[in-house]
Amino acid sequence: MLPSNASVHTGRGALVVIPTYDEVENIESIVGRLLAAAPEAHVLVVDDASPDGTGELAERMAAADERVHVQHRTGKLGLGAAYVFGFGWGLEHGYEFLVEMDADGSHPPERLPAMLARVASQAPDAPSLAIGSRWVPGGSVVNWPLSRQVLSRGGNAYARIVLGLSLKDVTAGFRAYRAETVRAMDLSHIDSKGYCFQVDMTLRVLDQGHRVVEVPIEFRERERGESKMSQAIVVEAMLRVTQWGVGRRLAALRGLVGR
Ligand SMILES: Nc1nc2c(ncn2[C@@H]2O[C@H](COP(=O)(O)OP(=O)(O)OP(=O)(O)O)[C@@H](O)[C@H]2O)c(=O)[nH]1
Ligand SMILES: [Mg+2]
Repeated sequence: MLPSNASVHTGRGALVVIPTYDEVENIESIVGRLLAAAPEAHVLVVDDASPDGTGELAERMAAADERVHVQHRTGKLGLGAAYVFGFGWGLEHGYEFLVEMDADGSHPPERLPAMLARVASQAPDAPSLAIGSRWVPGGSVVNWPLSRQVLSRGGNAYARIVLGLSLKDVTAGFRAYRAETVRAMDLSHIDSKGYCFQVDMTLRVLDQGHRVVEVPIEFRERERGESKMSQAIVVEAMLRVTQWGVGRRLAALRGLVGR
């Protein structure tokens, strides 16, 4: 069903999906920065009935700027589900590129043009996914406690080993996808909630035989509002990555034996 405040987008371009839960202090400034950095982009705020009024503020922003759209869900259903919903909306409206970005200011929208340039390239080996990466040369983190750095680097190292990947920041949440690559995925069964949603999406791109590149970004700890990161999200990521790693190795072995 089409939302009342959105006209069908027939042109080509990028839709930046921003999932929000209690981001009333951040949403205006991040959308303003984004549209200044990438004036051609459209934004879809996917709000999970934030008690702090984020959804209502996003509605006012949408009324003032036709590039901004909002969708409301009935409750806090998780980051992964919000993105799956937002991707579905973006595909339905014909966008050519789908972008993931947090509302809290951790992801610099000023880097989006560089990320989009990679996935929009016409080169035969152009990637289908560009990840805004903290852990490649030129990337960095600002104001992150050592504990978070260790967790992110450790989680990435674990995922690299278990899944046999060479990417440095597979859990990163600032990403630009070619829409056709997302369209080719069956996202109806994705139930990953936190970081493992990002790992899951990366594997789905690689499994289609497409390239993934990392574009360095400076990641900043949020300055306002509360983190929704939890121990449960870390545990979920560890368990899922282990499960996927074992599954993929078994499948590879079966392939060898079956030959
Ligand atoms: N719609 C929706 N958005 C969510 C949900 N959980 C988190 N978000 C949003 O997802 C983005 C990332 O959440 P954060 O709390 O910043 O989590 P994080 O970046 O992994 O953790 P920190 O580094 O501690 O900030 C933010 O824009 C949140 O508002 C959810 O259940 N539903
Ligand atoms: Mg954050």
